[in-house]
Order: sequence, then C-alpha cells, then structure tokens
Amino acid sequence: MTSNNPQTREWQALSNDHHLAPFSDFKQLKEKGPRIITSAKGVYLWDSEGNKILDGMAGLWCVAIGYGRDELADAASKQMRELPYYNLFFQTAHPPVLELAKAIADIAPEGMNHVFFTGSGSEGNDTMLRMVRHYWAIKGQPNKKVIISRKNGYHGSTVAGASLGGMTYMHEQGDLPIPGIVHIAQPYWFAEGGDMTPEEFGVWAANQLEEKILEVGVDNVGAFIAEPIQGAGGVIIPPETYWPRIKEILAKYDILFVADEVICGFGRTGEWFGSDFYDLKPDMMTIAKGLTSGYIPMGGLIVRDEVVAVLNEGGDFNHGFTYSGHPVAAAVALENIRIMRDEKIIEHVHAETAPYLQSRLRELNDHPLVGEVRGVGLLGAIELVQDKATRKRYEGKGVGMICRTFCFDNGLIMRAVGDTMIIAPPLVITKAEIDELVTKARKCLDLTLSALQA
Ligand code: PXG
Repeated sequence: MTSNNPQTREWQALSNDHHLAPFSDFKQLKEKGPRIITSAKGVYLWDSEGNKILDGMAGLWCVAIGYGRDELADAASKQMRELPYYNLFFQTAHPPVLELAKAIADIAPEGMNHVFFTGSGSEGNDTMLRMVRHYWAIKGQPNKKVIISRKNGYHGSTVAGASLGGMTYMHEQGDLPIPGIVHIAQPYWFAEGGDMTPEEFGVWAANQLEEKILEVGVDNVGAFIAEPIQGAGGVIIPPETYWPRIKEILAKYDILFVADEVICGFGRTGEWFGSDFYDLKPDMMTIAKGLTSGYIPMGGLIVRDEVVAVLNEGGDFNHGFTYSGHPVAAAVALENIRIMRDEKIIEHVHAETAPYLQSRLRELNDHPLVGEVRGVGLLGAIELVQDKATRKRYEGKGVGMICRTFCFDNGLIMRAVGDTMIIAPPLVITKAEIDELVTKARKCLDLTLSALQA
C-alpha cells in the first residue's frame, strides 16, 4: 500500500523495521505495508487514511458488544487504580476474579460451576490438555492421555493449541502435532461430502469418532475436543445429524468431551454458548474472545462439577499463568457480561438480528459465484465456486483473496478462508448495518466475478 499520508508511511516504516506480525508473510508485508487501524466505534473501524470500514469479523471474532463502550474502559481504569495486579498462586484471590467466576457459572450450562482462568484461548486449551491427563491419572487411569480432535479444527497457536488444531499448514512448521493428539475427519459437507447427502455425511463424519476411539483403545483416550461450529476453518455448520450421533458415541464411551467455545461462546449463535445451541453436555468448555469482547486479553476453561470433584482429590494441579484471572481483565469481563445481560444483547440476536442476517445472506445464493450460503446466529459463510451444481472451485485463482481485497477496498471486512468468505459481525449490529453488509458483499462478489472473467 503506497500512501500519500506521511503519518501512514511513518507507521508502515515502523512495521517494516521492527514488527513481526502474527500469521503473516513477513517479507510480503514489508513490501505492501500493513493497513493501519486507528479507531473504532460500534461496528465500524477507521484506518489512518480516513476510510470507514464495516467490521464484518468483530475484530477476530471477539468484539461482541461492539467498539467504543466507555463502561469497559471505566471498569479497567477503576480496577487499575484499586488493584492493578495480584496473582492467584499463593492461596490468595481478589474480588474481580471471584465475582467473574460466579457470573460465568450463572450463564454456563447447568452443572458447570468452576472456571480456571488463562490469558488466551490457546492457554485455555493447554490447560484443558493438562487437566484432562491429570484427571485420568487421579482416577487411576493414567493411560487415558490421547485427545481426539478434528482436521481443520482450530484450537490455538501454542504448541498444544496448534497440535490440537487440525491445520496442516500449522503442523508443518515445528514438527506438530505433539504425541498423544490424533485427528478425525471434519463435518464439512460442502467440501468433503462427495455424493453423500448432508445427513448421510453427518453420520459418517460422526462415526469417525467411534472408529478412532476403537482404534486407539478407549483405555487410552482421555477426551474429544471440538468447536460446536468450526470458526477459523471456514464457519463449518455440521449437518443436522452430526451432533446427535456424536452425543450417542460420547454416551457410550468413558471419555471427556471438551467444547471449544472460544468463537461460539458469549452469544455468537444467539445462545450464550454453542453447547446450548446444540444441547451438548460438555465436561469442559474453553472460552476467550467474547468473554471480554476482546477489549483485554483473557481466556479460561469452564469445568463440570463432577470433574472438579475428582480434581479435588488429586492434590496440587501444577499449572497456571502469571496472568491467570488478571484483576483488570476480570473487571472488564464482568462489565462485558453485565452489558450483555442488561441490554439483552443475546436475546436480541436470537429473536431479531440473527434471523434477519441469515435470510438476507441467503439472498446471495442467486449470485453466479455462490455455491452455498450457510450460517447460524451471527456467523455466516459464502462458498465461492465455478460450478454451483458440482461445487467445483476455481482452481488456483485465489478467488477468496481477490474477493477479500475488494471487500477491504469497499469498506467491508469479510474474511477469506480459502475460497470461503466468512463473517461474524459484532453482536450489536443493527438491521440497517446488516443491509449495508449484504449490499457491500454483493457488490464485491460482482467485482470478483468481473475480475475472474477479465
Ligand atoms: N479456539 C478457537 C475455537 C479459536 O477460534 C483459539 C482457540 C485460540 O485463542 P487465542 O486467544 O489463543 O488466539 C481460537 C482463536 C482466524 C483466527 O484466522 C482465529 C483465531 C485466532 C487467530 C486467527 O480466524 N481463533
């Protein structure tokens, strides 16, 4: 990006000279220069060039209550003045972390009343892995170590998180996965369903769990982890048959079930948790992102009472982080949850904006580039194809990236995962803003199609 604005150029120079950005091609970013985001309000961002952009991704799936809520800034400021830091290691605690644990227990599924706090979703999943193995060891079954996960799932970027995740491009860097983590097929009908109906494919994909349990041996399997809806993998909504069949399998075998709620949690599906949406009964739930609306880093692991009862018999759990339950993050999370409850944000998503977004998005089905529109709550995906009937892609054209660039240049952030366009706007998006989003999305689909035809 070559800018005429000297301030933009100065920031880009700083990026080139000093900053290593996550999930980026460092050299390519140096040549292009990052877009500099300088402020935000509601569902909109502004960049250093003065462009106003509708953030169809809520940051990175996290800014649930929208940008610019002073209450969260005030909560942080108040807590920083009162007690900016203290740890929870030395048999100490502080009010915000305790009040937050209670607030989370109040909204979590029944019987999930305890929270272990971390600084991120990845750390939440690292905590999960260690807690699962500790749990089985206490129960006298130390061999139950293996965690079953899914291909193209996303569970973070730490060594355990990336290993649990099923992203091969992450595994290739750093000799992952670590031992004791195995992956099964994902329930991604559009890309992998072949000639099966979605219903048949859902059962087939769920049965992979049973096959893997039997292959590894139930005496060696500690847990199954899955996102209720895969986010980073491309907003993959499992066929309706998938979760019911998975639930049957989980009921049959003595393994723990971990729902990674980092994206689905805190209202994304129109329920507090994706587990509520699908009526799952997890033993643990990883949380982050919407917990603080991204205003400050925080993650955690919500743990079922029966699991805690076992852990209570195991002596020290030798695990934790300097910033576990950080008081400022806890104060911000508490205020975030209060706003969600008092303003009935999730109820409004459920009754009003989710149905509206889903029906408006599906209008895009008539576009020649669109092979499928799917979504749940305020999550949506648009599959870009060359042939609608056969679901054939434009091979090697990078259609998703072309579309994403048009979106950015036309004031809309819509992400590309391969040739799947995805959206997850802030939960406070209004119907008028949804209209704007869909209008811009259609325009960018048109521009993408023209570019492909040129
Ligand atoms: N679980 C899930 C389901 C996630 O989506 C994590 C765990 C890890 O959280 P932290 O806080 O450690 O990042 C995530 C994070 C993307 C993208 O490209 C998605 C995430 C992170 C970075 C990029 O969509 N999700």
